[in-house]
Amino acid sequence: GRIVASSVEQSYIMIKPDGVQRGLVGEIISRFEKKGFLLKGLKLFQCPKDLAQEHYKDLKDKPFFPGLIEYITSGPVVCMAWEGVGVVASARKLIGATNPLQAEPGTIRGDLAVQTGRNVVHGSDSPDNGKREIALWFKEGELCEWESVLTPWLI
Ligand code: RTP
Repeated sequence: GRIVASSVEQSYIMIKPDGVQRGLVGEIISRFEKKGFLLKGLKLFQCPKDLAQEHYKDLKDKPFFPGLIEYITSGPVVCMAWEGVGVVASARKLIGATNPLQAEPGTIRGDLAVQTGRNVVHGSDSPDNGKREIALWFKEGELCEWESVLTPWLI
């Protein structure tokens, strides 16, 4: 659908364990940086099982849920908070469709992944979930409040 990009939002973006294992961390971060979003939080993190379950609680009745939790906790992830005008919907576009075979070339999943169960990156699906997920994955003091000198050139 059409992106209505009018307000400054935050999105929780996470490089999943396959993205870390495959050495795609720099490549993925670079796409959000180049687009013009602002990095407000960043850490490498071994996710405990209960946090993965809380993050994906809406999917708890799905048959793939146990496998999803195992996957997300199988190695370190890179947790990020990205800020910008319309960042939530825009990040979803940059990431591409859930099934990487359906993701357009040029998107992260379209370029870098093959399987739904190994789709290298997560992005919040609404501004409210962006807030919820950033609060879930980051502790107070882990986010940086800063402004880029480029902001006037971006917004
Ligand atoms: P994400 O939350 O990771 O950004 O992904 P999404 O919104 O594109 O997809 P969602 O439907 O919320 O599913 C979350 C993650 O669960 C895994 N999944 N596996 N085996 C399967 O059929 C299946 N379906 C979903 C994927 O890792 C998906 O990103």
